[in-house]
Amino acid sequence: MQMHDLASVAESFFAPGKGILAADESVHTAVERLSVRGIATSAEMRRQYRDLFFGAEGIERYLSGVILFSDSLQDKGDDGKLFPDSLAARGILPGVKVDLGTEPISASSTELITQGLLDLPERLAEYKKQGSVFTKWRAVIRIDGDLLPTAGAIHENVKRLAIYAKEAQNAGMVPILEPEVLYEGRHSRQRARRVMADALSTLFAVLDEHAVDLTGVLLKTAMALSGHESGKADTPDEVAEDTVAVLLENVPAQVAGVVFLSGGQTPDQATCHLEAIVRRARSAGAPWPLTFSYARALQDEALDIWKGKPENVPAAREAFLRRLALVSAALK
Ligand code: 5MM
Repeated sequence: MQMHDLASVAESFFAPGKGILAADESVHTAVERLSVRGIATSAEMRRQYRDLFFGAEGIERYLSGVILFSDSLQDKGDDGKLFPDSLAARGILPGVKVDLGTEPISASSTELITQGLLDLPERLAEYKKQGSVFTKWRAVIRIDGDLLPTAGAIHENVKRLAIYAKEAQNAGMVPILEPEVLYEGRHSRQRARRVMADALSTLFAVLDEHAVDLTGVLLKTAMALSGHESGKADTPDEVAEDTVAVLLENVPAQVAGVVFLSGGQTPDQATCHLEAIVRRARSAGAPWPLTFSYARALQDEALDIWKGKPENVPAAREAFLRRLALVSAALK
């Protein structure tokens, strides 16, 4: 795929009122999501969990893309169609998470480094054959007072993001780069903003060194929030002001677009904050389009209703569609 094709795929995620469903929970995380709700965690129940969302009628009104876990590329919905085919048939781009999760950066550290570069070119070729048109890699950046993150952890994580981005573009698939600054912690919103600034400025410097074409790249970012355990509730305007400022200061205008993760915010918080951010970005003349790429904020309400029971599927899908409509309206 030529670079201009990657850029036009990247642009298509930002069709009016549309965004991305992150449904790329690894087996470990999917098991956690189900077991915490008392739902069986077998491969069949995990398939039904995906089908609850992918099989919901009308999602194409709100979704431009879905990020899948690699196993889901080969799974089928109750309609007998492979998930990537069924999504693509409704005009929703199927993509895949290509990182292989995180591990501690050293035996004595709580900082994490993302794995998955070793056999990446081979896996990318396979995912493409299976219908994936874009990819995602998540790096995790933990804040602990002034101690973490270390500059070394940020640098190693963004170096891997840059190598991944180049490989994905070489394979003809749009990379979504997700340097997630965790919401967990007691830090202030100002500290979150400073860490985001460090991570983003380092990321774009390293992407430049690796000659990654920014017109075919999406950034997936957290919002600037006071830590979940800080006891401080930010107003939507405070979140919007700091989030848009840190993005304007550190994200080059050539980047194809910016998408937000929800990071453990409630669905209402993630919706309300997105609305304030979009409004602020517009008034500040931000150069890139914005949208959502939520996992928990889109799925949690439906999962709570579903409980793994077929008779609850219609009500759960209704809740999912209701949340999608709210998040979509936040973009206007
Ligand atoms: C759904 O969670 C994704 C995968 O995480 P694991 O590899 O740990 O299973 C994650 O990449 C997700 O796409 C983003 O973090 C956004 O999810 P939230 O829930 O923060 O919106």
